[in-house]
Amino acid sequence: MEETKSPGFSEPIWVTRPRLPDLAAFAEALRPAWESGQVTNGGRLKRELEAKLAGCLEVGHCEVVANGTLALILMLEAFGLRGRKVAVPAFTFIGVIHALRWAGCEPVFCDLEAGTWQVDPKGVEVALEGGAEAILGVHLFGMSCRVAALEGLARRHGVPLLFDAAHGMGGRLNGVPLAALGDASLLSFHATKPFTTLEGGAVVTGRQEIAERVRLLSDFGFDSEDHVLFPGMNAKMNEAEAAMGLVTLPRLAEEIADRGRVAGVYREGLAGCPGLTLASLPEGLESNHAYFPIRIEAGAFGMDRGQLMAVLRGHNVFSRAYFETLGSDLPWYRDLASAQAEHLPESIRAARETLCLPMFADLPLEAAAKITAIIRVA
Ligand code: T4K
Repeated sequence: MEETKSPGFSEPIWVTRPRLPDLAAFAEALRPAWESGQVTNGGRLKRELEAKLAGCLEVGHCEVVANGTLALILMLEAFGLRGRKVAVPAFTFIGVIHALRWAGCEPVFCDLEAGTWQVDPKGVEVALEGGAEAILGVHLFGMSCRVAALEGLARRHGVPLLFDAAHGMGGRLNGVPLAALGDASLLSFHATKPFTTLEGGAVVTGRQEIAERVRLLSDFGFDSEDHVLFPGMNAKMNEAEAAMGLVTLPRLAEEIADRGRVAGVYREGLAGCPGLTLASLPEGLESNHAYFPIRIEAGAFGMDRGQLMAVLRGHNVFSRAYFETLGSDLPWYRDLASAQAEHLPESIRAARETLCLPMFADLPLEAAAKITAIIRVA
């Protein structure tokens, strides 16, 4: 329980590490942009990446932008949701809630289903009955929301169904790429994600008018050199990021397979550990293993999440308490009716109990096994 400086690992094991491509391959991919001098503002590599992504995501349109946060803001704006209420899980990355605010939307916080990390469709229904005009489901940690239930709600209430698939690149539900579900989804290509452009993101949609609006909004709203159609911003992806995407995209399947092997070692090593709950993957999900979350029930486990983090740290293992900060607790949101603790018991529990173990493609399987052994004797 106390922080030991044991021989654990000689080098730190971080919660994640990008598998970067060979530097020469990256430089080679960037060369056409370098030689042409067109290094941003809708360059050739960006367009090539968009076409490749739309193909592999099996969806009509993929607009790549500077990061996932801006993708979310532009997606909300493109759906005309400024000034509207949007149903969103309380348990998610705080950047999601801030993005709603930047887009001029009011979050309506929804709780999780008991014992899971999935937003509870019943809570979403209450939010819609209370005036929410869109659903933003979040496919957390490489898992998936209850998509069919949310589709039914969106249909019945006549509201757009949007997904935050920031963690979901490469994942599939019943054979369909996660990012292709709903009316539109956002992706994050941050360095901590299985597919990375260093920084980057995208809005993915089958609806051409939405894609077109996102593209214009990401470039100040210009639809020609001297004409502005929307009050846009600068959210453009540059050619260096696009080149990185073109090099890393063909490696995604291998990345996911290697992560899957790490997840397998964790699952085997931690199965049946009292007080420790592993994720039960939704039926039909092929996860991309973006994260490896566990839950620690202090009573049954013998120590709480923070104490386990300290034990791991003592062995040079840096797990993370994603997402211990709930938006519903922060000053900008906590006075909202939906932010009150009595509506969010499962989210509060998840924020207290969730721990993400190191998860990346290059994590040696022996290291993953050793981490499970440390946890078992903690
Ligand atoms: N929606 C959801 C559900 C999200 O989780 C996120 C972002 C978004 C939307 C928005 O997408 P973006 O706008 O970010 O594209 C990370 C990421 O910055 C963020 O992308 C992510 N989700 C969030 C959950 O976490 P930290 O605070 O974990 O980053 P940091 O710097 O502490 O890195 C963690 C570990 O990764 C380090 O210990 C070392 C390693 N690392 C990190 C970076 C950045 C590397 O090895 N190399 C690197 O370059 O934020």
